[in-house]
Amino acid sequence: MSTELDERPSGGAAEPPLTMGIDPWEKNWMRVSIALLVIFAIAITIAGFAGGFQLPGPESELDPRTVTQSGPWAQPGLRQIGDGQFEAYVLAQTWNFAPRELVVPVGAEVDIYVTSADLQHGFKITDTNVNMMVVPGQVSKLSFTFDDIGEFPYICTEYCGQGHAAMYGTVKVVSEADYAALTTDTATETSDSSATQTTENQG
Ligand SMILES: [Cu+2]
Repeated sequence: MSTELDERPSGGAAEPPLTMGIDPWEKNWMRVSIALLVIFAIAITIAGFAGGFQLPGPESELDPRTVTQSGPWAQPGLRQIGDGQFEAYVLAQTWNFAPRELVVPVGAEVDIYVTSADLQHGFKITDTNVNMMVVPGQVSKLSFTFDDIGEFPYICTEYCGQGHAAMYGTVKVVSEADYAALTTDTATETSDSSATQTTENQG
């Protein structure tokens, strides 16, 4: 009885011998894959130690329904905690960031705490390593030292609805002298704005 198998030309000298060897191309691809792994490991090490990249972690938990009633997010903004050291409390909610502007002196080390009062948002400061998810009920924290004078816009990086594109603000890094001048002005501004609020309440 003849089958297809039988009809095949019987193997012989023409066929290459079967060995356990790896095809040279496959061997090359394996080398490339291993090299990539090594490159990635080096890149992560450099980013982590030399580049100062940090992983934003859930710093603490809170109740998003009451976050604006008490605690630091009742009055979001910047607080000075030491010489050149600051804490920034930023509240993300549909569809804005409070505050819209953070002014720091050049060289300021800022611990940035962000939380959401409603949905999931993102917080990314352009041209910096600061990029974190903002999850309701959790506080995201990253620290950054602003060594360059300039404006660094922050934006929401998680699509959060119609007004998503309107969710932005700016970190303004100013010289020590400008900052000193500004803080004196801000003291006046604060009393001005509270005066405005009182007027609004009366009206
Ligand atoms: Cu958004």
